[in-house]
Amino acid sequence: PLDLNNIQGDILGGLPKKTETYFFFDVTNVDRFKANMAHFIPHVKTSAGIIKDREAIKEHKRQKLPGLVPMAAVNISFSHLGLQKLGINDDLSDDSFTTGQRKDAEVLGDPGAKNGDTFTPAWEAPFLRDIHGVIFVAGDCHASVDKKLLEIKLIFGVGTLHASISEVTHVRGDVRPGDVHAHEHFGFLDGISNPAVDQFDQNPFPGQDSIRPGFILAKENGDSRAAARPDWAKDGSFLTFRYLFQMVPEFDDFLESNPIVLPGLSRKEGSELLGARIVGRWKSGAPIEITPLKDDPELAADPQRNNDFDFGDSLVQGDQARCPFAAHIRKAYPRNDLEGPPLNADIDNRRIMRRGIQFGPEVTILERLNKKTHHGRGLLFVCYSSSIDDGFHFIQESWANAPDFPVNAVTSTGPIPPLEGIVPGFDAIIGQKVGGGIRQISGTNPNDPTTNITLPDQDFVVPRGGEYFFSPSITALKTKFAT
Ligand code: N7H
Repeated sequence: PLDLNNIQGDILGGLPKKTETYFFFDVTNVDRFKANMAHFIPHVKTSAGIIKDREAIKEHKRQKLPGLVPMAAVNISFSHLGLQKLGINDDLSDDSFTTGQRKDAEVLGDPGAKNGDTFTPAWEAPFLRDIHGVIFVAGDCHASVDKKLLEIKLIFGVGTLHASISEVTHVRGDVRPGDVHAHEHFGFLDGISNPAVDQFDQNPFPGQDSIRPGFILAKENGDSRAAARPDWAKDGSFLTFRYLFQMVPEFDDFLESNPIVLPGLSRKEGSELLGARIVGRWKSGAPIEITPLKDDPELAADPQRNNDFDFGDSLVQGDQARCPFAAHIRKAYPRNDLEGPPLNADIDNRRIMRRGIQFGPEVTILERLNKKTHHGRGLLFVCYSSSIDDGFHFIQESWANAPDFPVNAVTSTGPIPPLEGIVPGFDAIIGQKVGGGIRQISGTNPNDPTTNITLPDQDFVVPRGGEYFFSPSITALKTKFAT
């Protein structure tokens, strides 16, 4: 069985959070850092700890007690540069991690500038600097998180003459207020579909695929790179961090200006349908594969049903009447498109455990009127996997950014007539830099799957920073990162 006391809590359970602060740091004094780590490690929330926290939250709700359970949970993760700084030179066998995200940004398709061979992404200044690690604290309110972060800073002497780390930058995420608390800024319910991990998630929901732990945790059953990795990497996981800004008024304007025209639909409903078809779910979370023309909030709220679908034989039939091939959830996790016939491919190594949180204010009245973003907002995107090469990096480059995916995957085994001439287009939510100008997606109109819709030049999601990290096990923290 998995040793849940040895695995950091965000990886398997997810830190419970209404707010979360990511504190990015550089190690400035290695010996002192390792000495401080001995005092820091007891603060790290494990996966076993998360199970207890969740029970406390459940009990609080059951007793109908007011407010939230006070909580502040801490995890830590290191970049490749951080490992090097600490004298840990083992190869973790992941090119993306070793390269670092700043240098990977060109391949990911991030906007930026090229000078000779050097590409510099158009990121915020702190993320263009070297970052050694990130400490993150999640909790019920700002007061709980700030207090905990202060305790942690004191341990490392941040800002004093005895400091062992220095702050590069910090970013704070907050779930959205009121009814939309579980929705991301475009308005869609998020956090519905993550894989179930064997030996951790005992009762997967219908439609929730179970994967072996080694697809998320290094050197566990399923990790194809296990043999190449040092022993201390066991039960650690790679953390991909992306600082993603969302152009919400511009996204809304696009939907409002391009309603899908169908008999019986008002203009507003036509716009909602376009949004649903771009994402693959209605704002409520209901999957369009199950309910293609009308939202179904009851279905959306029912975990027994809201993920219980695949795409049938629609791909090989060239049929986009239910879910377009380029819908975000289909590009990012094509379910049986690849796993079913004719490919029968195993894509468990492409699964990621998503743990994001929103940042920035609600859209203001002025922004709505001007149809223009004036305040930064978006998603602190975080995901875990036992390989960034096979997980986030691959999904972004080879699926989301690739206009012919998933059609190309099927036709590589021979042409299938229904698919001839169909180019799905890229993922309108996260797809980037496509073929120097063709910014189209097909299949947005369920009645006319051959028409393409052209997206504006400005992407709706804009990356402004990020890094790849490794979240070591508690044993590794104690033996390799502390004295
Ligand atoms: Fe996505 N969105 O609001 O449109 N995502 N995502 N994502 N995403 C999902 O199923 C969104 C991003 C995945 O299992 C939902 O839980 C936004 C990146 C994967 O069926 C919604 C941003 C990557 C899934 C969004 C963003 C992914 C998924 C439906 C950026 C990886 C699960 C809710 C600002 C490269 C698919 C749910 C499945 C679901 C949105 C980023 C991947 C609503 C706004 C960078 C694997």
